[in-house]
Amino acid sequence: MTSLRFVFLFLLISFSTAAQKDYKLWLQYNTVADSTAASEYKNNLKGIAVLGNSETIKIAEKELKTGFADMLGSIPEIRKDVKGENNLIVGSQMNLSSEIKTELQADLNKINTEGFVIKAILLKNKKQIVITGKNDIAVLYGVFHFLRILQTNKSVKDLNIADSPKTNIRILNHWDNLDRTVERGYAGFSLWNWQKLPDFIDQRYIDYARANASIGINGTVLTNVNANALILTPQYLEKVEALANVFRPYGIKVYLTARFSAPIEIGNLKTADPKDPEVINWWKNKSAEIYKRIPDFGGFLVKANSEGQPGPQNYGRDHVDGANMLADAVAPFGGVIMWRAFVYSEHDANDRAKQAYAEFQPYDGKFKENVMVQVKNGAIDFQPREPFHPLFGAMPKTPLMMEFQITQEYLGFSAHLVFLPKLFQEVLESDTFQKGKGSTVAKVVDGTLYKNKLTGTAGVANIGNDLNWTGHPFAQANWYGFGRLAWNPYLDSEVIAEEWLRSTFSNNENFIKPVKNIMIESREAVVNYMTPLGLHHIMDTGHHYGPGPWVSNLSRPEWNPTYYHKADKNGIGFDRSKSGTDAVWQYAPEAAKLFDNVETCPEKELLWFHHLSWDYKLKNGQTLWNGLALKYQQGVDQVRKMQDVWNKTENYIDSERFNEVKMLLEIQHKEAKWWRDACLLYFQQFSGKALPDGVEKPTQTLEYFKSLKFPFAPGNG
Ligand code: BDP
Repeated sequence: MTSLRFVFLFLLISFSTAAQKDYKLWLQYNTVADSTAASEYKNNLKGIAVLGNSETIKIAEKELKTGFADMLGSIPEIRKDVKGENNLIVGSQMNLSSEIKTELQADLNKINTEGFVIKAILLKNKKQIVITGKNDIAVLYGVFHFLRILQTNKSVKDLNIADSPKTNIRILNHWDNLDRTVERGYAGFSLWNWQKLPDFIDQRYIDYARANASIGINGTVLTNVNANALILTPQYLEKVEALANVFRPYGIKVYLTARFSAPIEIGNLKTADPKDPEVINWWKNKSAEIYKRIPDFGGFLVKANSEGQPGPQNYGRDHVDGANMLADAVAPFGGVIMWRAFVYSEHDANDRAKQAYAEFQPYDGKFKENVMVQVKNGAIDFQPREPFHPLFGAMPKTPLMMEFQITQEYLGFSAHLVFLPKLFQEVLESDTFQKGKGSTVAKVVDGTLYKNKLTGTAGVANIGNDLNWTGHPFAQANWYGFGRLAWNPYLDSEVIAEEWLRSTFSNNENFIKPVKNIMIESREAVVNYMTPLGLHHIMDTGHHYGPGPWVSNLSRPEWNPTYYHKADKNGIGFDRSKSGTDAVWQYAPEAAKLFDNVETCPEKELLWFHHLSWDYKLKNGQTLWNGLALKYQQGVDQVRKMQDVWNKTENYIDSERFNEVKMLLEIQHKEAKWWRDACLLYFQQFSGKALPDGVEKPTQTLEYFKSLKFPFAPGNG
């Protein structure tokens, strides 16, 4: 009996430590006591001088204490001022002594309001390290950066860092509904417990804010773009206020989605026409009411006249009328409107990929100063691979905000290991050629191409109330990587992967090197086993789980996979060249030429832009049919390799996370084969050709794959 109790206790303890590990994200603060950096600190750091008293500074102090205690095993003396030498001096420039400020002036001139300086200096011949910025939030960013240096085993000799975020708004978009379901959420239910708010403050809200602050995220849209007007009623605003109060000291502003028809639904008006004086007034008053509660409220995100959402077009007005009306309502309080460009219409027979550009580009220069147009990374919808959206670079007078999807709606939900920063980087590095060579998407997003004042990057969150936040331990890396790239769109995804691995798992090189390779290769793997060579939108209906290239019976043509792949006996692919829908025309001439010509079109985007015969010769000499089949096989092989690598990591990390990832990779492998077999069997009906050597034979029939139904797949409303 005693031994049984012992076993139970042991299980309980090991369960809770495992749970904590998953829960702690990239802030594990594993001990680094034997690293060189650690011994340098231990021997030299005598005290931490914490300057200032704000909530934010207290958070910074607590973080340093936790970091030092966990990583080095002891906490230097915390002081309120600088005593002797070897202090870590932490405080905003307002709280620095004039000597230190003079010493750091050149560095302080380099940073913006959210940037920080971390520098080792000699002050009256005494060594000190300073972490500072223009305000306390910037100091907090500096503290997290400093701890990351320790965590990732980097040298701390002669610290000399001045770093600033390159965009103003670095924001998560939660597609969370008020009933706590999450549209396209694969990590449980919404974090926001509306029923218990405002009185009950879940520790998770605080931990969420801390995690975001650690990667520089400074905004959160709490509610789904498919919006519910109730969030704007006093009953809910009180709850929103409570969350805003939790997030504020972490530098995170709260935003809400605005349902365009709210004046009717909760305001008892007859119309939501943006030119109607009563409607204009209603939004003005509503904004004032929100700002009274939340003085630093960020503003509204709006999905209008898109996929059935109401909008200005219901009243014969346009997107500019709608956005500007809301912009006027929040302008007196410093708020912004993030107006989404994700539009396509069932009444428009045009190629769906062309519709957003066609509608929004002519509006350039017409939006008010505090409006940003939020554009998805590609013209269709967060596919495993899409060419960059043609709107980037095409609206010089309008701040365009990037919208990435962190949740893996089309990339295996939370069961597949796919490192998204690789995808994000590919988009950001794409050359729009809009102002000549080198006009990358990153330069549009950070405002440097056209000198836009407002800049931002949004990510559709992959966070839920799962113990590990994101469903898959490696999906945490996508949240992390999003934050890092929102801060600096020029960061290399390999650097991000390595940082994340070291902070999340281990600094052991034998672990880092192979696992980093898995992460880097994982994006190409998913493209290969789902949608190689430019294929897109061939997933199953509604839930978007698994393959469905055969689907052709949906009411709106552009919802059907057959609309996108256009496979027939002559070939496969969507002709968007001049001879087709001429979508290439929406790009700058240099990019258009590149995509239009089948010879120069990157093969990874071939079938996005061209319809080609099954016998078309690829660059490697294979026919298109063989090449396609081999790509599908390659995707499966890549996952198999990921499994092999992972299976050798057992000794370097905790068994719980090891096992979780092992099981998830098994699912991924199974589903990669499912995608390969279902797609190849389907396309084979048209190509009429045998599978080339090296491609494994399907073990099921096409009929079997077509018969699979998933009525309860998650995230589908
Ligand atoms: C699609 C999703 C849908 C979203 C929509 C959007 O399937 O759930 O509402 O995008 O971004 O990807 O508005």
